[in-house]
Parts: sequence; C-alpha cells; structure tokens
Amino acid sequence: MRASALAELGQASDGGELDAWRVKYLGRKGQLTAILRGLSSLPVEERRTVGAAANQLRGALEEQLQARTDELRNASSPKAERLDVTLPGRRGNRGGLHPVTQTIRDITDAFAAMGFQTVEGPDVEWEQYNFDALNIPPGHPARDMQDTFWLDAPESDANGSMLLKTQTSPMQIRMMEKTEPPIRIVSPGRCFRHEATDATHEWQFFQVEVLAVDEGISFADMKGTLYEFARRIFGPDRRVRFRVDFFPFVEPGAEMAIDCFRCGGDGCRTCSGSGWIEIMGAGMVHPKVLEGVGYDSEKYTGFAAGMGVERIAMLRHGIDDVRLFAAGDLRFLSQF
Ligand code: 2NL
Repeated sequence: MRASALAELGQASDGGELDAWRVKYLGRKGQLTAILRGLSSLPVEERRTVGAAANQLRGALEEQLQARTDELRNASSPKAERLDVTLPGRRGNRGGLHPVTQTIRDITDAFAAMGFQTVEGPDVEWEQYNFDALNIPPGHPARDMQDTFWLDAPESDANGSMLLKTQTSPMQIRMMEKTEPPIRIVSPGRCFRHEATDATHEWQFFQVEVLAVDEGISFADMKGTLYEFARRIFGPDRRVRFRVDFFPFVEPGAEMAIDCFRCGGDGCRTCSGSGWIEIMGAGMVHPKVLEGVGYDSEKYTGFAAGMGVERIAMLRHGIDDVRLFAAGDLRFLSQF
C-alpha cells in the first residue's frame, strides 16, 4: 500500500486529485483506515505489530501529502514563475549637478588657475552694498534698470533698506572693506531683478564677477586675464574683441566678445549674423568705488568683470530659452 500510495501521490497534479488521493487512503472509508478499524479482529499478538506499522504509515502519508501540496502550490505561483535570478539588476537613478552649477564651477576653475579665490555672499543685501558703494546713488538710472525685490524690513539703518541683490558686486565690496590689496577674487551667486520674463530674461539668474585690485593693475592685465578665461571656457582658438561700454562702477568700461565658435566668424544664428558673441562686461574699477571702501585710489588700481552664467551655459549647450533652467523639468536637466 505504501508503494502504490506514494506512486499515485507523485502523479497527483492539482487540488482535486490530491483530495481524491486523501479520501482513497486516509478518508473515513479509506484503505488505511480500514486496516486500523480491522485491528480488533486480529489475534492479539499480531495487533501490536500491524497497529504500529499502520500508524507509522499514516504519519508518513500525511507528511507526504503536505509536501506534495506545498510543491504544487509553489510551482503554480506567479511569483515563482517571474523570479529570474539571472537577470541583470535595475540601475538606480543617478543624480547630477545642475547645468548652471556645472558652468559656475568651470568658470571659477578657470579663474582659480590664474590665482583667483572664490567667495560667495548673502542673497539679501543692504541698499548700500548693492547700489551706493557701486557708484549708483539714489535716483541714478541704473536703479531703475536693476529694480529688484525690496524687503519690508522693520527699519532701515545707515546702510539703507534691504533687498535681494541684483548683482554679485556687494560681496566684492565686503571683501575690499575687510582686506587690503592684493585682491584676486571671483564671486558667483544668485541675482534678482523685477523683470518680465521671456526667452532671454528671468527674474532670478546667476552671475559671476571677477575682481583684481593691486598696485599697478592695468587695462592690459584685464585684457590678458579675460582673454585667457575665454580660451579656457570656449576653446584655445578663440579671439576676443573689446569695445567701449558704460557701467557706473568702472572707468573706462568695456564689453568683451568672442569670435563665434559655431561659424568661425562668418555669421550664423548663434552670433546673430555678426560673427561675434558678447559674453561679459568689464572695466577698471571706478576711483569712487575704491575710495568708498577706504583704498587710496592713487596707490591702487583694479579691474573687474561680470557675466551672466545662464548666458554662458546657453551658448555652450545651444539652449534657446533661459526659463528652462529654473523650470525643474528632469527631461531638460538630465541631458547635462
Ligand atoms: C555685466 C557687467 C560688470 C563689474 C561687473 C564690478 C564690481 C566691483 C567694482 C567694479 Cl566691486 N566693477 N563689476 C564691472 C564691469 C561689468 O558686469 O553686464 N555683467 C553681466
């Protein structure tokens, strides 16, 4: 009976067949039950051996039934079918630096290679540091052009009211106030302006400014430093062009352009057909700015320059809308 029962159990392939098997051997009218029931009709000396053997067999059959039931259940589970341990693992998402952050680091690295230290200042500034110290007194037209977000500060003090900085120059004023020349700093930071947005204007953006102050700093030092910077960022073949421009905090002032890296100067969409791309403003620090931080403008001179980070990033990557940078869309960001 043991041999045939185990052989049949091995053939059972679903719940119904298992149940029929159980009834056949272990049920109330089953074969094994019949033997156990018939024990009383056996001679006394056989009763013990047959009884022990029958009980042992019942235990074994119940155990095998459970084992076969588990086996069939596992084999038909969808989980078991889908688990393929030989498949390669799924790669997790990897973070990365924002394209503006990458560009800031490239810019500050280029200046660091020429001895400039990176300094960052607060976003909330005093009117004094953002405007007055930069030769932009109340009523100056530059205040209108750089209108910003003013804070409802409880009171204004000798430094005026508080605002969100419109340029990164305030930190450079702070550095000059607390250190004597030589100064070689580069200052990246978030800037704000009250501005209607379009493809080239945002109400918040990033700027990097450069400042060198020392005895004997000349316009030639400025040109050489910025030329080297342009080649490090836009390639070793770049040529540069300086033209007169005006900023209240420098005299003389200039704008710097590079020859178009896309068309080589013939004129294309990137350079608006001119062959040149303006990338920053620059100039010799205005004597009033130097005197304002307590420097002797007869002894010290300096140059400064400022550039918009998004503009640089847009040029390098061919991005056509500045609003993409702050939109938080991973389809855009994950490309960099
Ligand atoms: C622009 C022009 C410029 C400066 C920034 C500067 C800073 C100090 C003193 C003097 Cl503390 N100048 N910065 C000078 C010339 C131009 O930026 O169009 N930037 C996007």
